[in-house]
Amino acid sequence: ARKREEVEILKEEVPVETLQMLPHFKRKCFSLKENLKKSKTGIISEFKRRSPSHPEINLGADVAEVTKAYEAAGACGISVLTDEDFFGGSLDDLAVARETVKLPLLRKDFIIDEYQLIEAKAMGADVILLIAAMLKPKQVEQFSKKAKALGLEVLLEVHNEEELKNNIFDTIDMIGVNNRNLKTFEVNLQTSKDLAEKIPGQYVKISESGISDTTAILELQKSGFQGFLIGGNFMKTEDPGKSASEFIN
Ligand code: IGP
Repeated sequence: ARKREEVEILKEEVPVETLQMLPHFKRKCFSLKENLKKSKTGIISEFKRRSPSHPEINLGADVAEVTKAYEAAGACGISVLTDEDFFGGSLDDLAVARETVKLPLLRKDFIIDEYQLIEAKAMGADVILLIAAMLKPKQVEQFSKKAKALGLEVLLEVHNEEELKNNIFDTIDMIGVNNRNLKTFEVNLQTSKDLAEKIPGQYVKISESGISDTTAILELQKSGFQGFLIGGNFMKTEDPGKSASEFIN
């Protein structure tokens, strides 16, 4: 409901026509999917200052500094939280990341309206996230179609078999299994391992949340995952870029 209010206000303040005039709106996106297919490690590093489960991950983190270091560390892509209320992020963070790196950028937010897709493209994103737990399959279909038309890639996030099977569309590029239970915030990598074999082969598989050691990556790779979304494990340290570099290399 809060996101709905936020989007309605933004739509009035910054109409679609204005977004469409921004220079990034016409740019050709980088492909996260292709980067993941080519990569040996498949690490997508996330920029996140806080979250509902961890209110003080790294409140003072500088987005330019961290994203630059993530790129140098060899990340395949970068996820930038743009939700302000729950994660302390902003579209400005995304724009700064865009000016800083040449990697695919995932706009990490709660997408509930096509307006946010246009916004994502205009602010320099390459990939958008659609969370099955909060959308109807019809919306997943409609939003993913629109995103593809804008040249964006689509990452669908699921937590269980039902969400997965209701949302198989050919406008989805990658399927992410979120190891974090949205009700209890607990993480369990078994969620990814259990769902892996149920994900059709044409989708690149990404395991999201709670990944903190390389042993976990090796196990998840065995289950068929090619992408690994890591936020807290890097961001909670004093030097997230250095932590990412040590992890990846
Ligand atoms: C990263 P972690 O445990 O490494 O910090 O998790 C990422 O998976 C997590 O931030 C995330 C998320 C989301 C955040 C996954 N799906 C949806 C907000 C909305």
